[in-house]
Amino acid sequence: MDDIRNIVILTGAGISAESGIETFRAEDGLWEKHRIEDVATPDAFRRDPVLVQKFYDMRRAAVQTKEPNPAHHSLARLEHEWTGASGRSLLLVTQNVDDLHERAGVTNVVHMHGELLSAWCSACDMRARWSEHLSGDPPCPECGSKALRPDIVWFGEMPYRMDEIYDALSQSDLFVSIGTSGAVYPAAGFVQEARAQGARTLELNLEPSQGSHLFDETRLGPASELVPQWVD
Ligand code: BV8
Repeated sequence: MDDIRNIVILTGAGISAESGIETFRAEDGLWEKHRIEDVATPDAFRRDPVLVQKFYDMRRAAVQTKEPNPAHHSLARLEHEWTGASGRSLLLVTQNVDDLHERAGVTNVVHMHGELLSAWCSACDMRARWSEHLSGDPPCPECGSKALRPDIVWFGEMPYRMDEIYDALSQSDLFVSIGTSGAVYPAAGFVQEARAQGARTLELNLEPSQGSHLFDETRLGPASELVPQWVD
C-alpha cells in the first residue's frame, strides 16, 4: 500500500449480513418478501404511506437489536490508522441504511441511500433522529404536514452526497467494494469511475458480483473474515 494515499470504500448489505441483518437479493432476502414497487418507491409512499412506514418500522426495530461484526470493526480501525497520517484520506460510502459502521466507531460515513434512524420532512426539509412517537404515519412535528417520511433514498430518487462521492473517486488510488451485488446504480458504476482515474480496484464479497470483471482483484468469502484479513 506504499503508493496509496486516497482510499474510497463502498459497502453494501453483505457487510451487515453476519450481524443478522437481511440482505436484499438473496433467495430469502428482503426483496423476495416485499415488492420494491410496494415499499421502496415514492409512488408506493403516496399510495400507501402506512404500509411503507410499517416496512421501515419493522427494519428499524430489527437493526436496533443487532451489533457490528468484525468487518465493521476492522474498517473503523483502518479509518483511525489511515487518517492519522497526514496526506492520506479515506471515504467510507455505504449503501446500507443501518448504523453499524458508526456503532463500530467509523467517524466519517456517507449514507448514500439514507438512514433508517433518521426522519425527513419533504415539505419543510426538517431532519430528526427517528423516535418511537414518529412510528405509524404522523404529521411533521415541525410544520404539521403529512410529508414526514423515512430518510431513505427510494428507487427513482437521487442518492445523497453524490458530488462528494464523485470528487473522492476522482482522487482515489484504491477503490474497495465490500458485500454488494453491484445491482443498483449509481453505486454499481463507482468501480468504473475509479478505474478511469487509474485507481486500483478490489472486491471483497461472498460471491462474484455483477461487475466482478471490472475489478483488478476479487476475493471471495464472508466479510467478517475477508475484511480483517485485508486491513491487517
Ligand atoms: C438514481 C432503499 C438517478 C432503501 C435502495 C432501469 C430502470 C429503472 C431504474 C433504473 C434502471 N437502471 C438503473 C436504474 C436506477 C435504479 C437502479 O439501479 N435500479 C436497478 C435495480 C436496475 N437506481 C435508482 O433508482 C437510484 N437513483 O439512479 O437516481 C441518478 C442518475 C445519475 C446519477 C445519480 C443518480 C436510487 C437507488 C436507491 C435504491 N435504494 N433501497 C432500503 O429500503 O433499504 S437499494 C437497495 O439495494 C439497498 O438499499 C442497497 O443499498 C442497494 C444495494 O444492494 P446491496 O447492498 O448490494 O445488497 P444485495 O442484497 O443486492 O447484495 C448483497 C451482496 O452481499 C451479495 O452480492 C452477496 O453475495 C453478498 N454477501 C452476502 N453475505 C455476505 C456477503 N458478502 C460478504 N460477506 C457476507 N457474509
